[in-house]
Amino acid sequence: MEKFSNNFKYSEITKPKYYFNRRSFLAGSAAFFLTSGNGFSTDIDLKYKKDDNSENLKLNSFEDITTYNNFYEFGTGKKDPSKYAKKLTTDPWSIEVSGFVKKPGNYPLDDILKKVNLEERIYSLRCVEGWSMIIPWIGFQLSDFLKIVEPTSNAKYVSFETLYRPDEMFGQKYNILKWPYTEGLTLNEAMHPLTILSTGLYGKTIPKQNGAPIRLVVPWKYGFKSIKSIVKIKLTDKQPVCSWNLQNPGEYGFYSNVNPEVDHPRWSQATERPIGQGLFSMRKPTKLFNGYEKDVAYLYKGIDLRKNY
Ligand SMILES: Nc1nc2c(c(=O)[nH]1)N[C@H]1C(S)=C(S)[C@@H](COP(=O)(O)O)O[C@H]1N2
Ligand SMILES: [Mo]
Repeated sequence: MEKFSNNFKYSEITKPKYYFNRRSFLAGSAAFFLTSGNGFSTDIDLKYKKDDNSENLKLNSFEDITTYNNFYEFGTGKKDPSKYAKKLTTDPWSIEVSGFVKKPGNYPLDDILKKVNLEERIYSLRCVEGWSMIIPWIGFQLSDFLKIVEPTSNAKYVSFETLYRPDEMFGQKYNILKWPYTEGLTLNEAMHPLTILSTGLYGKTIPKQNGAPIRLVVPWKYGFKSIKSIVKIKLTDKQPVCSWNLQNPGEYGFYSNVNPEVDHPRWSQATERPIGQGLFSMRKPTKLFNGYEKDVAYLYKGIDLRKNY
């Protein structure tokens, strides 16, 4: 077993045979591992095959990933979530599932974790603001959970909602966004094998500032689609209301796929600033679908991504 290798090539986080994990965590031990409040480190078997000479990038440090965050429920500064999210109560936790499903109801997180396979996924997270990080998530495919709740044939979209608890999330007392934070995907996007619900990172229980105890990660979309601290999932036949889209539809679309050719009205999306890649690191070109084009482009056949940004 190898410890995390900290150096690997960008191409390696974009190829299925590398981003799918080499080792799944057993469901039983995983439930223990993720519900133990403090979280503990575990060695994860990562053998990155180096097969080309493209860009060298580092996995972002635990420090970078947990102290440079967007989680407006805890303030708008990048350091605010790491300072203020400690207050959040994450245990017990359950997800209420409703809408077009055969098995609606309240799903305690501990029960969900007994039924899914946790694995590691190393993804690049590209924020719409123009920065990016490479994060070793622990999680399971959203599709695995959707199979448990059984969407009916009417289901076309999936909507997600973050916890609303202003006493613990002081940001919800300010009208920056319409709370609770909501997001949505098409059912096909939600069922895609790259789409995960994450409950950990760096082999530990996910820190509160990163969306404990469970958050979405959709690596080919801008970071704001990856909604944190989810308490509700609803299967719908209409496009769900999404917080940022609602706030400013001219700047944030429903799809929000990473796209270097569609600029934000106030800045270019052609390049991005990798966080924590050293003193002399420069902006690098942003890739269509954040580098996952081969895997996801088929989802958007016939859709004009300039109009449907
Ligand atoms: N509930 C909620 N989810 C959220 C946000 C938020 O403010 N509230 N910010 C989003 C944005 S803009 C980004 S870039 C990512 C950041 O995830 P990270 O802090 O784990 O890197 O979370 C997304 N999920
Ligand atoms: Mo973001």
